[in-house]
Amino acid sequence: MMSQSTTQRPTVAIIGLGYVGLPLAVLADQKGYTTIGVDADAAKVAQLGRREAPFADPALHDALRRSTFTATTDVSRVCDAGIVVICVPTPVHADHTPDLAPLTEACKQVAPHLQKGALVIIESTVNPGVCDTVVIPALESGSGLKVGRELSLAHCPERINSGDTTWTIQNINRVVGGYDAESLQRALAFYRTLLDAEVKPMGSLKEAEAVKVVENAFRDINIAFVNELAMSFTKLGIDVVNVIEGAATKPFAFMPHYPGCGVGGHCIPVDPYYLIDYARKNGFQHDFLALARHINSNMPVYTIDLVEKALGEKDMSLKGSKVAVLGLAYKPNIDDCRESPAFEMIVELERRGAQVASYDSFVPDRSTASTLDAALDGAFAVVVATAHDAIRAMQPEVLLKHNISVIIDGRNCLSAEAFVKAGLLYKGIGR
Ligand code: SAJ
Repeated sequence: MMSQSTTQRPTVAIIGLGYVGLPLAVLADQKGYTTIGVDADAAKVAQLGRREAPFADPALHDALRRSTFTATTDVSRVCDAGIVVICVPTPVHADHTPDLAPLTEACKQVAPHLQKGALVIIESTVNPGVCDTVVIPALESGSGLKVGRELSLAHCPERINSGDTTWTIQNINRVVGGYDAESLQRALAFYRTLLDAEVKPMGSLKEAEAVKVVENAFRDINIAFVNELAMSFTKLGIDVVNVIEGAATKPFAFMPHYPGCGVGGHCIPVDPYYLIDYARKNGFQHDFLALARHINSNMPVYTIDLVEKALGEKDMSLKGSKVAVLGLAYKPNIDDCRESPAFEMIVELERRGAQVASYDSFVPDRSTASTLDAALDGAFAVVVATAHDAIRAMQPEVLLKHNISVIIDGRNCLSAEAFVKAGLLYKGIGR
């Protein structure tokens, strides 16, 4: 396995210091690379200069304090780097078509400053073909350098799992695709100095691009499967979570996923659209992937239907009632709200005339209530949108204290038995 002594190692520039780029900059610095982190957000750069993490990640907080990488808004510093890693967001537009503007802009910004012989690596999640049709033209036209001759290009899709202390940037296996053999070997060598994990070479840029969208579409369709089961089993009077846990006792050929009020995050609800769009442009309709997206994106409204129905069973109307939404982040114990179904549920509640209070201790600046009690005070119903540990630990007495009689557990994270026993009307997603 190729390795470079620390003294031989090139300077690394990381473009985009978010959930992907910042951990990578800290890791490259830890591994002895002179590391320059570039971000357009001056406030974030200043925060990083003070060694403060711009988002909740305990492991990153500590590592950042010990880190010596340079954070800057000055993209011309790329001229010092032999390796340039682009880690900017690749979201979708409102119509779910890929929004490659941030990636295109990042490539255009770095291009004029690229050293001859530099290795450019794209970590942003993209559909197959984006490196060929978007990245290479932007890099070549802006630098006057030719990929495959004066530039190397590789794609190593990010696999950051925010908040996960078991699977970290250092031990998650990665795949790498190269424009040519030299690009691939250089990228493999780079990641093998960083990671304690497998770094698998792929046959092409396109194969590496396809891996990430496939792995996340796989997760989306499996979540859609259990979400559809949840809606079906609710009518059949079967607890779908018990059934999934029963199926999960099979030691092979079954991977449990769980129903919920929706699929949030920067990956799962986004990446399938990249594949759907690319395939459609090349003459193939991914009906199955599109249906899975339709099922999952409808779960927030389905959950509010449950709220309205439950209040109806108590002869209460959703219109004019106060409803407390607990949790805003898209998954437990983090502050990341991207594509979070909580906000879609809030919009739907308000569209139906409810008055909504929201509370998430991880996201105080977007909560309408400053405390849990303030959110619950005067509420007729509660909707759990995120299974934060503190919400998972919530006891019925907390709601009874506020005379709340309806609880919709959007993450099936509470004890249905305890809340029913306490006299509340409990509805989960499929239970
Ligand atoms: N969700 C469900 N049911 C499930 C699993 C997730 O409704 O069974 C929902 C979550 O509540 C959340 C959304 O889906 O709103 C996404 O959850 P996630 O656990 O997939 O979290 P992400 O978006 O951080 O996904 C990342 C992904 N990692 C990368 O893209 C590099 C994904 O590939 C991983 O599978 C996932 O972490 C993971 O396994 O934790």
